[in-house]
Amino acid sequence: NQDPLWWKTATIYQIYPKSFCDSGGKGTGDIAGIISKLDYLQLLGVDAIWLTPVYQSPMIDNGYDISDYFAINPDFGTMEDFDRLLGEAHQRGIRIIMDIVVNHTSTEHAWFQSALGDKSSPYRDYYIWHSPVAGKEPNNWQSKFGGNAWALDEATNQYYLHLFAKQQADLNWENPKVRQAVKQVIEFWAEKGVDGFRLDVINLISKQQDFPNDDQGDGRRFYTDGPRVHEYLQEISRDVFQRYGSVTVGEMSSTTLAHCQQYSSLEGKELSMVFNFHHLKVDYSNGEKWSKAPFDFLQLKAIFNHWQTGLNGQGWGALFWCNHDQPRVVSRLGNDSEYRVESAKMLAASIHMMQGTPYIYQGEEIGMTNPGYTSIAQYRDVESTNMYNIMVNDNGVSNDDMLAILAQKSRDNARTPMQWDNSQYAGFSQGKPWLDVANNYPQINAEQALADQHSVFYFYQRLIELRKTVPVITSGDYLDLLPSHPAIFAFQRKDQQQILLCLNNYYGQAQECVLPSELALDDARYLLGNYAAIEQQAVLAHQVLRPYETRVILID
Ligand code: TEU
Repeated sequence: NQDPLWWKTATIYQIYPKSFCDSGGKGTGDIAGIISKLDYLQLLGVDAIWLTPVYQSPMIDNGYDISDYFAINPDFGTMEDFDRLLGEAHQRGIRIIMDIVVNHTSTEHAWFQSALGDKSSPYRDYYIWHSPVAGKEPNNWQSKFGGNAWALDEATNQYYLHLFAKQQADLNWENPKVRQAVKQVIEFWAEKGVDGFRLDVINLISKQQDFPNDDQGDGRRFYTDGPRVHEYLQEISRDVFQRYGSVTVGEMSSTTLAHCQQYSSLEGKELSMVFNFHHLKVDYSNGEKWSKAPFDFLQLKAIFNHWQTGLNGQGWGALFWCNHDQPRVVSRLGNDSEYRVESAKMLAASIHMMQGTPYIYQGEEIGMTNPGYTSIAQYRDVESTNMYNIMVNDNGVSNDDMLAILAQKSRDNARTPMQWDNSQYAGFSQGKPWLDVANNYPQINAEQALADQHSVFYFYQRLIELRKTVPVITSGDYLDLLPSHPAIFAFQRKDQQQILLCLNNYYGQAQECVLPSELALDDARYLLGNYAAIEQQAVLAHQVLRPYETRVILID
């Protein structure tokens, strides 16, 4: 498929290599392991793989702290392994999208090592240095991983900025040499034949240059969607992405619809599409991630409505529930016990039938769940362990309360080893995995899914097919049919030729659902459902949706 807009009907699969498949017995995943599973991905029918970072890294943040952009981390394999993956994927018609992390580098990067302790280093102003203010950090901005966002270089008595871990120093994008260096990195991988790029927290690269204190929050309003962010993206797009025809998806932290309309404008001057996270904060109690809270269903629908109508005809969104930073959606918004299969399928249909490009995170296609860890010793994620120390050791939250919060919110919920079969360590590795496998792997694994025609896997396979064969999924206008219903999410997609309805019961009690009277249901048929034999039934105006039931209806 050589169509430059191939990604508008595509489905993309995200691989977190450390947890995907270990070809040996070291207990961490690798590139050879990914190659061994390409036939599985081809069967699922995905069009591209988004690979999270495999570059040289001290792995403080599992690869999002890069120390050499031009080398493969030996934990994952060699550059030859990478070239083989690229070739094997392309042979199967699967594209490769690489993760580009250029808001910051590892403090082990040669640039930072040269800059540290030496104001005259040619790389000093690749980073953001400020002198103490009244003997303290330059301002009160907070790192997203807890604590102040500045770390002191004692040798020069200056602080450097780190919006994430202190081992992740923010790059100074005001410096044209930094922008040039970033273009060289992207060009190196594009030249190899990489088909596109996922740009990590790319809307944080332009900081307000007076670095003011934030008396209303953690400082993010002074560096999110910053003053020159569109200028920088247009420069990189013009000089690299457009030259190679790369597909690009920007991870936009705490962004707005207006900025995303520009980031993903169909003119193609910046990026192809964007991730935003507003729908994944509906279980934060008053915006605070580190709280145990039920999700706000009406807010969820309002957010989908805002973005679906706001991007329609203006830009292009990435559709996703899961990634390596987010808990497993079937545990978070569904029911991972008696209705695990039904709710996993319902949640999938309810975003795959929207406008945008869907992303499937490894294991989501077999309904993998959060692991329910019971001890802080089981956690590895730097954000989770930092927050445990701050909340328990500094803020007095009890160990049990914090473990309950981590069990719901920790990024490690998504990073448990992929469950391939019911052998030891779920077929992920012959050695003890770096992170404990979820206890339910004997029941929930790819081998079991492939053997069951009613598994979540084949439901995703069907969703991927529908996106390619039913044009209204790509182009249809979005309308929420029941915006104030407390349990049903029912929306319509409509264009000149077709109407598609997607009816979803988000809860465990049966719900009555009456379709709008003006719909010509004589020409309606069920495309897909998550209860047996729905496709053979006539579509009636008066429906009763069973627990976590989804029904996809086409009228044409
Ligand atoms: O994530 C950025 C990001 O915003 C999330 O880490 C989020 O802020 C956090 O989990 C909310 O509590 C990207 C990568 O996806 C993430 O894995 C990296 O840790 C981060 O950037 C820094 O590179």
